[in-house]
Amino acid sequence: MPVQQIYGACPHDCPDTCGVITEVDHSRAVNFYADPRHPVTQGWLCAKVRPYLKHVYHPDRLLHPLRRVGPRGSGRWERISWAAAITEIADRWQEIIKQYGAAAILPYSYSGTLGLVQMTVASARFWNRLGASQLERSICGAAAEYAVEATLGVRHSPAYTELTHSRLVIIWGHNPASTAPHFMPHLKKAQRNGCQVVVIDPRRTRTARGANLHLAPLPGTDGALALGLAQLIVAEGWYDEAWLETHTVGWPQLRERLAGYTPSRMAAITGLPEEAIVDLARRYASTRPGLIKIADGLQRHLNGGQTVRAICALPALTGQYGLRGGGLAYSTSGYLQWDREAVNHWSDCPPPARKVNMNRLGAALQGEVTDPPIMSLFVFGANPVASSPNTGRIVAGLRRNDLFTVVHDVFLTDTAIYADIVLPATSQLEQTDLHKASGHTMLTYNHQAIPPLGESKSNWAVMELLAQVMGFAEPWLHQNPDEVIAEILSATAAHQPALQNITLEQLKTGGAVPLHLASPIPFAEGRFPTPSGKVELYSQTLAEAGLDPLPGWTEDRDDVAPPERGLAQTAAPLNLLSGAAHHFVSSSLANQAGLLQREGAPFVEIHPADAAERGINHGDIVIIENGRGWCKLAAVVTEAVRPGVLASPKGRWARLDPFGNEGRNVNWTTSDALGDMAGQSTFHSNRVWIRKYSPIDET
Ligand SMILES: Nc1nc2c(c(=O)[nH]1)N[C@H]1C(S)=C(S)[C@@H](COP(=O)(O)OP(=O)(O)OC[C@H]3O[C@@H](n4cnc5c(=O)[nH]c(N)nc54)[C@H](O)[C@@H]3O)O[C@H]1N2
Ligand SMILES: Nc1nc2c(c(=O)[nH]1)N[C@H]1C(S)=C(S)[C@@H](COP(=O)(O)OP(=O)(O)OC[C@H]3O[C@@H](n4cnc5c(=O)[nH]c(N)nc54)[C@H](O)[C@@H]3O)O[C@H]1N2
Ligand code: SF4
Ligand SMILES: [Mo]
Repeated sequence: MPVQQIYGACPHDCPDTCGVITEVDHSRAVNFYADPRHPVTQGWLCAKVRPYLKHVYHPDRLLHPLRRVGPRGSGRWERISWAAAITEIADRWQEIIKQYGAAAILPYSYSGTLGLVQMTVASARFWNRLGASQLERSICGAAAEYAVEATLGVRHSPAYTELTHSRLVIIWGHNPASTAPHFMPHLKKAQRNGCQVVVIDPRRTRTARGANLHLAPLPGTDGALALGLAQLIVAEGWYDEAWLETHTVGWPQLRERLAGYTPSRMAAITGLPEEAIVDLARRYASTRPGLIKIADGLQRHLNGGQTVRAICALPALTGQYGLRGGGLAYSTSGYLQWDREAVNHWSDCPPPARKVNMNRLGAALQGEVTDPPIMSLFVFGANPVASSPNTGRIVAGLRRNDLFTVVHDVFLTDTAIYADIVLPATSQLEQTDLHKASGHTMLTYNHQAIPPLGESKSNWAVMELLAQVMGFAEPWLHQNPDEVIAEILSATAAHQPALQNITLEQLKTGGAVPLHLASPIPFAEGRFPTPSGKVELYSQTLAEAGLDPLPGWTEDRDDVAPPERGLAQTAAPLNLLSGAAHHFVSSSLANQAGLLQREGAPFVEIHPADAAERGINHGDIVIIENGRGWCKLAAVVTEAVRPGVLASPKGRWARLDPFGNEGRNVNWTTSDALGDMAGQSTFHSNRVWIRKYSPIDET
């Protein structure tokens, strides 16, 4: 057979959702590259995914099920068959269900793949039918999603190509050079044509380096900055009264609230010079169209939801929603929402069980959740020990002797180490799926390119086996992936014009298929699908939820205790930001030798003044620590972070760490407190103490 070209989609948690092509020779993938015709991918893949075949054929791939034989976490396993693994899971669950009910079982899945079948449906149907605990999926952008929907009614966002219409772009707490790479050529092109680029980030990121202006406020103060800009826009008469009167509710109340947000007060809060705030307000009000682009890093703070609300008010004040090249760019997720019933089959299931917030995993396992307690955890497509906050608590929970843990993954991750049973998962090349995107509006079908490696199985294949062994005969638990996709496509097309006339056959012909949008400009008709049909500067929905109905700012704090060790240290704690690593996607791909080499040893950036105060030199091994935990890192002394702020990218595999961290990464210090909206994670509301490591620490 000649070499075949198989079309697919990048499965990672990245807004670009690239189109890819795999060349297959005798069931082996021999070449992997970007779909040259995909309008967003434009023929190139990021540095992370270009070597994807090394990921697929990595020597550490899990190839058959394992059962733990030694003590928990000891790393001693025996190989077992799928039949034995599935029978053992079913037997343990039947016992647990008899004693505690099915809500004692918690599925924990997130961003390993974003596919409709292998993530959305695999995280829903079987678990709903079982009556397992529901997972509150709030680790990533829950507060921003909630805030944007409360304000504008829906998540709509312009295409990257629309940047040609912008004269100013403010990239606010977002680092697309690393996290949405295909946005960057459009930004550079706009900039060459005279568009001004402003980046607001406490760290001089790769994105900030190319900006016309970089402002570095103190973390968690962006809400105050936004309200300060709003106050100036109103005080100086730069606002669009007619637009506000026609298209918003709550403008008079907001105007009253803004009076207190004077530039001098905001300068003191944000740590920015007053002139910088005045200059930015003037630029934004006078350079139209101006686009504000945000993502999710910005809102991983205790006050993150309100921060996003305050930012959402700026395009309203200047009358820029519905203006080509202006407004807000957050996410395109709202253009297509899969039919909930077709995804979940709620009408055929018991009522949803209680919700467990994924950010509280450690606390939940350790008794925060009772009646029933969590007695079994099934992790797939997620690596909470590396990626979820306050890891010490999670590990303590996973060490519980009476907890039955199953982990289904492509690799033996930091989480899998604590499992009773480990199941091998397929990679994207070995499974079928359909992908929508959060950065554009193309649908991309992923054809299975090669047979599963070893005995690995896809998430949906495992759900099928579990349904069988639990005695669930419903046909919607036993469809093949194409049948799942076809059912959801037709149910969704019935009420969503974006999907009309898009068929499975068309999606399978190769390449991406665009959704039908009424207009390339979000809110072009001036209608907002909120309860009032307008931009809700005042939100009754928020008031009813017991939240501040107007945009506001509260201090972002972390009440963590100082570390138990290292009390000799006297210097003040600093705010640690742990955003995206350039070469990994969360902890995914962070076990690839080539990528690890390019990223370098796990590091923390510290400003020279903060370093000098603590006697820390460039290249020193340092300990970051607080009352939650500690981690050793290499110090990078640099002005790329502002004073008071540390930065250490997320995603490190504790197991692969070179510093003798005893299985730790930065998340041993991060907080599992919940943010102001939607149970949001607060990774960046993290106060740590930092000092030079000395071997005396080991004794
Ligand atoms: N290379 C790579 N790409 C990724 C990922 C990855 O791990 N690596 N992760 C993917 C995922 S899961 C997501 S959700 C997206 C996230 O995409 P982004 O939101 O772009 O990424 P983050 O790095 O989480 O956060 C962006 C920036 O927010 C800044 N920040 C933190 N706190 C504040 C603050 O208080 N104020 C301001 N102004 N800035 C602040 C950080 O310094 C960081 O540079 O990226 C996706 N893409
Ligand atoms: N400190 C800090 N931590 C953070 C963040 C931060 O900003 N700072 N950001 C948070 C954010 S935004 C997110 S979204 C989360 C992400 O957290 P997670 O969703 O836990 O993401 P990963 O750590 O990449 O783990 C995904 C796992 O899925 C596996 N996998 C991939 N494909 C499949 C598949 O098809 N089937 C199965 N069964 N497994 C598969 C991968 O091998 C990997 O082990 O991390 C959060 N963690
Ligand atoms: S991680 Fe993002 S940029 Fe890289 S290939 Fe995947 S979708 Fe494209
Ligand atoms: Mo995320």
